[in-house]
Amino acid sequence: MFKKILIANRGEIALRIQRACREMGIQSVVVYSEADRDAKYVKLADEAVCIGPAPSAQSYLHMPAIISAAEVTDAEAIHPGYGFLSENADFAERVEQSGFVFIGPTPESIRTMGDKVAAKQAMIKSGVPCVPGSEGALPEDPKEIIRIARTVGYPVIIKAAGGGGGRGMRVVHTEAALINAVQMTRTEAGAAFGNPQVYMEKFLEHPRHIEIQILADTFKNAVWLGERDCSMQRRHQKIIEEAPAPGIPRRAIEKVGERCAAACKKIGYRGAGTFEFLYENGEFYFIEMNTRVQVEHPVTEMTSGIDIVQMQIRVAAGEKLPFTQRQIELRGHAIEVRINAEDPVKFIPSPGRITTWHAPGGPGVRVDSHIYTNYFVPPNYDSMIGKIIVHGDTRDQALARMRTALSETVIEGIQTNIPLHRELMVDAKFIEGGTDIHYLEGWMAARKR
Ligand code: MV4
Repeated sequence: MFKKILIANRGEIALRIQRACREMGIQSVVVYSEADRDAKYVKLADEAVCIGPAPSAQSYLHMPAIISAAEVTDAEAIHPGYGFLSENADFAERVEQSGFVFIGPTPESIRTMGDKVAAKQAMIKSGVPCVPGSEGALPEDPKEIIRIARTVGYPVIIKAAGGGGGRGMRVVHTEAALINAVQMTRTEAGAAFGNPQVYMEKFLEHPRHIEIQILADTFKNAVWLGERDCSMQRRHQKIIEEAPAPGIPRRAIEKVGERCAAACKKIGYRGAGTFEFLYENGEFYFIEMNTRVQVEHPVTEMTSGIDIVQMQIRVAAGEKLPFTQRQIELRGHAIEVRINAEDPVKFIPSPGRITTWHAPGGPGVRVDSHIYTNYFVPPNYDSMIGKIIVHGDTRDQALARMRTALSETVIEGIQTNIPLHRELMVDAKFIEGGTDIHYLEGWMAARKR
């Protein structure tokens, strides 16, 4: 096992990774920008290295500074967390070429999954169900594109191969609008991602966003740890995640889960990963794979009892997964809410000093956050300042625990989305379960304020 790991991230996930290290007897080095000098995880770390000024491009995205920090502290491995450099294949490659272990998949896996056309082709080959659409990237010939769209059937969606996470997509409802939409998406994709390739899919109008968590080692073992329902989102920002997904038959989940684990074996995937699916009319359709630990991983940790971050570290150190699929038991129901420093109605970021912080507690309540009373939320980064995760025997118990937890939570000095979460936890449709990816935006439009 590693003696020392460098954490190339900030905020709650830097603290989360540090906790995994401490539990495993591994020393942790954190890197921080000038804006994060006073952060809790910086004070708690065994070592800390300032890597530059507040802007991410000069700190958390600055590869030479991070690799130098690993060199001067004699770290053996680098955990990238989520966001920043976590899905940058060039970074993973440079980490390895500098003699460190990248805690994540191979650069090749990251590169394949970063190219959404290549990712989808790998999944089709591995037997994972995908959204009907073009076979690979769209050709140049407009007649061919029109023919493909007729076969797929309108509405269609044009997506950039280099996009993902909602960037570089355009919905097309009619043949009259098709060629212009393809051309515009190509131009934007070329400018934004350096790759003008686009592909076409049938546009699903009312899907849910369901994802499957997997873990794989370097001995061709791969398991799936159940699903997460991440449909409660706004502008591609998830705000609530839960497991299991309400109302989806277990055998349907098991079938897709087995396919994901089999695909991992087939492509030689290693580490933690997430298969994202759209779920509509009882069917799963793969859209993308994330090759990092995700914000919402605690939901799965609560239902599976498995520490996903520790497993990432163990697999990266060359250990075998310590369990088989049959030994994985999913229990109860977990819900996570993301706490954002933002106006709960207008969603404008609300950085500043936290004057009061009372964390919730009690049975089945977990808080993953780096904040403290008198902490200054810097304006330079994502507005998420923490997560409250609850677990219960049933969804009703988890909902009751989340309502209780939110009623105890106090954050003063800045605005947060806690009032929004309090409202959603008593919303009839959310309580019923199974709302689609458009529900939250409709709910907000209807809420007159
Ligand atoms: C889609 C779709 C409907 N049909 N693909 C958005 C993020 C990216 N991961 C894929 N996305 C979508 N792809 C087809 N064929 C609708 C979305 C989508 C979405 C997906 C998941 C979560 C939130 C979303 C919000 C808007 C659109």
